[in-house]
Amino acid sequence: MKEILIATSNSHKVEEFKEMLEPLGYQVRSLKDLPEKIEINETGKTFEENSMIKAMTLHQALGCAVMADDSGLMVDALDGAPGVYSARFMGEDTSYDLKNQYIIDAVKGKERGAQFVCVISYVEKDGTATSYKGVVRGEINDCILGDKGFGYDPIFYYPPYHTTLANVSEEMKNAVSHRGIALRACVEYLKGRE
Ligand code: ITT
Repeated sequence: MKEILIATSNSHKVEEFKEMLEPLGYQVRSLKDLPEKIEINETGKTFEENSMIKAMTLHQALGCAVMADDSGLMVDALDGAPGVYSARFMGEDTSYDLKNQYIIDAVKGKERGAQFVCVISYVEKDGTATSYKGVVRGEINDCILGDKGFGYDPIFYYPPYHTTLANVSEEMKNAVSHRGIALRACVEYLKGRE
């Protein structure tokens, strides 16, 4: 069994990585499976920078191959906010019901376009580092809808599905999501290295 360590403590991300990687024969571990906590300072200004900071911090601490995800929602009418600050937007402890309602109110009467962005960085055991980007375009829904997924999924209306990404199965979300796109590109690279 091939093992992949993901530099995330977000259990929803871990679930999505598992759903996509386990069928390919990978066993997924995350920060939560490590015996001690490793501090990661997300000081970057871009998804690329933060994703590489997460992967490199873990690689340097443990010496093994590491994959990391940095992602977020960019709302056109908010000049791309919350972007890399998506998790910290309105405070880490603020509920997503409040964050999502704030964004719905903020785009009222404005252009509703938005996108989810994900950059996955992979650092191999020998330190070789590569990154993969995935973007999915959609719109901010006019109400909170759906109870699947996480974070901003309940307000992310995906036109081809005629509903939000919180209202479809994990499989349907992964098939079109920013994370799914970036991860499939990374897996192609991994296959070439086997
Ligand atoms: P790690 O740093 O431990 O990976 P995190 O949640 O803090 O966990 P990020 O810094 O990459 O990760 O922030 C990502 C945030 O962007 C996430 O907490 C959500 O608010 C939002 N987000 C990213 N992908 C999403 C998705 O698929 N669906 C809904 N919201 C998403």
